[in-house]
Amino acid sequence: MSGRPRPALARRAALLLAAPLLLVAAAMACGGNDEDGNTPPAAGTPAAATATMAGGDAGQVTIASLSFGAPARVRAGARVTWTNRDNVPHTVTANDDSFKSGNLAPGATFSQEFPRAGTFAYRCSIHAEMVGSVVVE
Ligand SMILES: [Cu+2]
Repeated sequence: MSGRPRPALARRAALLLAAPLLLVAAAMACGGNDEDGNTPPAAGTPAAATATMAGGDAGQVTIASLSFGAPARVRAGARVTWTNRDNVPHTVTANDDSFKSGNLAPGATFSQEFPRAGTFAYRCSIHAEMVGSVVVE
């Protein structure tokens, strides 16, 4: 008695199959080059020049809503400039004390050069929860 296919079931099965495929397609579309970030480019490779991702603003950090935001990524020798967009003072203070801005009033900026590669963690000495880092490549 069950030799006839049941269209409703078949349609539901097709949807169940299609949904994961759509998710995979979406993930591939926006996956981008995230995984490349963990692999340091071979030294002296000319192709590494294509890695200029965010244009000229990579060295700009906006302090807002009691946050330094995502880590700043720059090349060795670059200068990073912080701008305090909050209406309370903050500081940019290296965890190892290698640089410190002192109090940054609202609207004030602070710049620091990063001559060598590494990850440099810093904090606001006024607000303990405010932490950030500069990744120099
Ligand atoms: Cu602060």
